[in-house]
Amino acid sequence: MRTETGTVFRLQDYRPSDFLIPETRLIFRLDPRETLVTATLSLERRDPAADVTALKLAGDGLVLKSISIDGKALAADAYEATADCLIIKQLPSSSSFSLTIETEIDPEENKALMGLYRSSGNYCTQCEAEGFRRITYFYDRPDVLSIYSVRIEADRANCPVLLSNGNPGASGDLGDGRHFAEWHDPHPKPSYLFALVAGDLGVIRDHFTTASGKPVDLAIYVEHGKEERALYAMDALKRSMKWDEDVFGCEYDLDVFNIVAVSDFNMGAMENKGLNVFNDKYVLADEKTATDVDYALIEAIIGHEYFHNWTGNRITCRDWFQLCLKEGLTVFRDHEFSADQRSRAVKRIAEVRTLRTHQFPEDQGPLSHPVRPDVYKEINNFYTTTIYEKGSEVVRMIRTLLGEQAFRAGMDLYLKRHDGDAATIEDFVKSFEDAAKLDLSQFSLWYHQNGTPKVTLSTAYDQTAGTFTLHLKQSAIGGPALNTRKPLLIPLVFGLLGRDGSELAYTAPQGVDGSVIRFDAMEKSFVFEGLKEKPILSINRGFSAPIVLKDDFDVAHRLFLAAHDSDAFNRWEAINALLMDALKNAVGQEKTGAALDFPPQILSLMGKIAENDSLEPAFRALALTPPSEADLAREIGENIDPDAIYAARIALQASIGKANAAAFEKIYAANAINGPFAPDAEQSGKRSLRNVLLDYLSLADGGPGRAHQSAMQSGNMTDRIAALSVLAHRFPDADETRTELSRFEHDFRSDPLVLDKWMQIQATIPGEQTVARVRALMNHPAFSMLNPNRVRALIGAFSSANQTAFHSADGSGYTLFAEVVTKADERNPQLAARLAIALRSWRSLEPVRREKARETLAVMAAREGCSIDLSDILERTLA
Ligand code: 0A1
Ligand code: ZN
Repeated sequence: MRTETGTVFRLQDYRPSDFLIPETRLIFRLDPRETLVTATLSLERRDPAADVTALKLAGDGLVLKSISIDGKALAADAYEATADCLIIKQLPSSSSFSLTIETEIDPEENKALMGLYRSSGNYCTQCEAEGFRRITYFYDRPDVLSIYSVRIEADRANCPVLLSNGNPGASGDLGDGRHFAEWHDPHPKPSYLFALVAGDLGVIRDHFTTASGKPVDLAIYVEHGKEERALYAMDALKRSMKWDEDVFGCEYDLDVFNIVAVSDFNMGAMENKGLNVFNDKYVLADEKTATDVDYALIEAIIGHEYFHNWTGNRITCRDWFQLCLKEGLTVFRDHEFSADQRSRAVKRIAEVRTLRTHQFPEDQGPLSHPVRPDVYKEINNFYTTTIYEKGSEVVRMIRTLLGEQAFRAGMDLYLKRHDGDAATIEDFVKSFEDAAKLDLSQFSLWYHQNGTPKVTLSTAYDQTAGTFTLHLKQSAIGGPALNTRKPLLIPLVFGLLGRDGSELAYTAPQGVDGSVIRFDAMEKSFVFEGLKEKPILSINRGFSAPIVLKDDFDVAHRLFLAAHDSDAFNRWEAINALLMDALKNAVGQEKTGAALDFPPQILSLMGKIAENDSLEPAFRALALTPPSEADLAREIGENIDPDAIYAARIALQASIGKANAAAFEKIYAANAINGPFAPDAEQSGKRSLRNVLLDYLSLADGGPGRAHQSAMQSGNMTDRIAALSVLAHRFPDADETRTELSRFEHDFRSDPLVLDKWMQIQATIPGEQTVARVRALMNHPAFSMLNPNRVRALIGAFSSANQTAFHSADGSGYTLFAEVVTKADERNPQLAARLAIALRSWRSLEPVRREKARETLAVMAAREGCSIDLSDILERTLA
């Protein structure tokens, strides 16, 4: 683990490396405690004329065993090796030479899960962003591309499976119970894409033939006995490969594609060339153990990692400031893939909900940073929702501005022009400018200017002139001060609707291109002519720009859009806004002690939506789900009292349930699924509708009977978990809840991954008594502080999805949180830093909680031995 503090990395300091490493040969002699790594690097001076006399390579916690150049051991004074770096001071003057380094590492002790480590007895690696330097000394930076040849030697009994990147080569016996396998990856790659896996694993195999007829062997490796649970992931992989050919013309480029599922992993998955390593949570699924949401995530993440083969691997990043080059673009691609596989409208709504719940608070708080940052202390802390999700939104806006065809032409040009490169955001944008013959310089501000843009609109209709004026003003929440902000180019897809819901014809003003308003000034008016009736405006359709929109729409306007907008996203948006307004009003009432009431037309709207068979069930489920407590907190923005928010939301849900019980009951029954389980969009939509209704009906009943019934009858995990959440969250003290929790625990006692769901449900029971419950669960045999999935299921859920308990007024939630974050930090700083972001919005809390939160952060930040990862987050949060 790196321990030096205070180093700040800046984009402006970027310099190419002095040397290139065209080839890298690695030999691994695997041993749990003493693995020997022999690395032979062919080094080439980038500029043979330059007077470069020393070579500095990065390391992290390494023990150097030997070092030689061109086969000759180096004299002791020819180099300096510390755990964190290797400096060779005497170099041959030749333009190229070969450097051989032998290091020893301890995979068993590696609990940070970066570099080479052991998970359930199997060896695996994680090298992004800077894990390769924990394996050997190297130019561990993404712009140094090398062709890797790898030889793995290991005990045959413990490690029958030996995998690395690229295509398989020789393999054989070594005597003494050991064997070897060789791998060669012909595609030059940066060190962060290196991977090795060795262990005793089960496998499922399949094949894919690429568009040009090349056969590819596919394999997914999982723990023995879990092979069947990888079949859906394999299906998703094949669909991903086909989709990337059809939609982006990207064909796979090796003879094999391997995926390995491991149970200890810091993130979701990793796109290592030809050898993707996955958190097992995103591979394993069957009807009895995975929910529909799990299936959808598996499909999305399998797609995401596969799509990286072109956007990330064939074209990688010049430096880590360019992270969104691969991540934003690849998220955009996986979103499109999921939209094509399922319902586009439902997918878009889900994306926007995620963006608002996670990215908006980040961008509006102390951890706000541009999509393309220009400074960081710890790159691991920049795998953020801004880089990923806002980065994807920026790509989506490019498509909106260019249109489908020019966008595809820009992508084709980017892929062709930069294949084999370590590229930058400028390269990416230039490809679209050149393909579409467009100037995107103003648009590029989206990459550089942080904060959530806010657009305030007002409208006026002049009956006699037949003109409709739309006045737009831009500002931002978070990011640079308003007077220093430059106007963004904001693409707003829109429509003007007539009273019958049809799109009205008009003469468009300048700056309007078809259905897109290009809003490019701090303030601007757009005058539409030729309108004989007052139009009803639908704007930011499909959430064409990732902004906060302050409109002047009244309830009637929203109800109209909810019923008639041809844009499904904006129908949902109108419903969501109505619910948000009702909730905000109720929070105000709750704070003054007034009785909570909700407009009857909102309550009946919910009934109408549920009954509207022309809407797909998944859409209805989303429309029937009120904004989350976190969304409401963000919308209110200051002086947050989580108890008032909770009270308002549950009161609204109970009122909706009671007002529509009869209708809901009917719809619940009508959407029952007969026949075998399928994790497809249609069935999962019905299940989600039924389960939203189950919650409403249970609130209307005021008792656990219905949810208990459903839990007992459920044949799949989606329904079982939904029923269990209703029981635990609505009736935590009921006997039925205790019974069902025990039954679940018993059924999955030997499957910690499934038990995570059980932990998560209990960690999110509202109310401060959950603090004690979480403490008790930390002593459960299935819990482990060393496994990130376990910690996230219990502590991550508690701190990020349980507003009332985490923010308990007595501070007990924060105390527990600080204990766990500190403990995690001792072994796994990345995990600790990710948990710590749960307190990033502390400044919006009411004063008592705010002070307790600040103190908690300050104490954690002052702790001696706090990792760079964690202190970077804490310091920025407090700044
Ligand atoms: N590139 C991966 C994400 C990832 C990043 C860092 C990691 O290190 C612990 C692991 C994975 C992706 O976008 O899927
Ligand atoms: Zn990615």
